[in-house]
Amino acid sequence: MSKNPTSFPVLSRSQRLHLEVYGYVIIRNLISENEVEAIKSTLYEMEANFERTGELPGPNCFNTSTTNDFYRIDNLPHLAPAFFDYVTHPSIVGMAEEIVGGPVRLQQSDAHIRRPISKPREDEPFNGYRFHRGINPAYHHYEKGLYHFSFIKALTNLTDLGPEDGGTTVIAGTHKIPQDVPQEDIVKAALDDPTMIHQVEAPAGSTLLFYESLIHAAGIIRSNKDRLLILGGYMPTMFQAWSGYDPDMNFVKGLSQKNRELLTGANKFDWPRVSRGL
Ligand SMILES: O=C(O)CCC(=O)C(=O)O
Repeated sequence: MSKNPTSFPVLSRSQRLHLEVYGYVIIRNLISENEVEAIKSTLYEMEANFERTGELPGPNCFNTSTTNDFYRIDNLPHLAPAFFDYVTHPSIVGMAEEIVGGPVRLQQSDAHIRRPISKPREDEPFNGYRFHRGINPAYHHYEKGLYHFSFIKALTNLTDLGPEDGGTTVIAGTHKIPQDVPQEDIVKAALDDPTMIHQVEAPAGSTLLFYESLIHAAGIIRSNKDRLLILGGYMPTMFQAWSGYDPDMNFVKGLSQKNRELLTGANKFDWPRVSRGL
């Protein structure tokens, strides 16, 4: 990524305010039907191939899950053009930069197939929602009065999501609650008043942008439909990729400088803080 981030604003004023207040915002129909179909077919093909051969789709990738109700492939850019196009999508990178507050690198990438589960999870704690946050909310800063955080995710649903379809579920506004408030207490409090628990309902190709400090979970599928998604996680350029998400160095050799830097974080320091304010 260049040292000069994409020119702002990328989000509208109301989208930026929504993100500030709730810790997430949904951009409806961000990617095209063709892009959605290309990612979906790649993902189904990878799963079918894994079932047939037990093999991963390429080097430097891994499966977080290969169960009947959850197939997940991790570290995507070099595995398929449809994946690469997603994680380098200029609008997604631009929004990531606006939210992080400066130039970003890809830090994580994964794509999921979720299926209705045979055994209801309602008897599990927290009504079956496995709420979590991936990082301590401490790693934030304010610029022009707006909150910026060092790890954001752009998660795009590849299937239409209605109320029964298990869209990503978040506890709105929790991105700013420090780590020393026990997460269990936050979740219990939210379950007492579920108006604070928001679940994505959106057409396929819509993108949920959220601070990774926001407490979130996969939704619970109550329909009979698969739920497919792809996501990119972005951080300031000087951060490392998470374990297992290091770029495939053979693949990055052939990329433009801009995309190479986006994937490797090679452009480490001299990080300009940028915020457009509201
Ligand atoms: O499955 C989902 O919608 C949520 C994914 C998730 O929990 C995560 O990205 O950490």
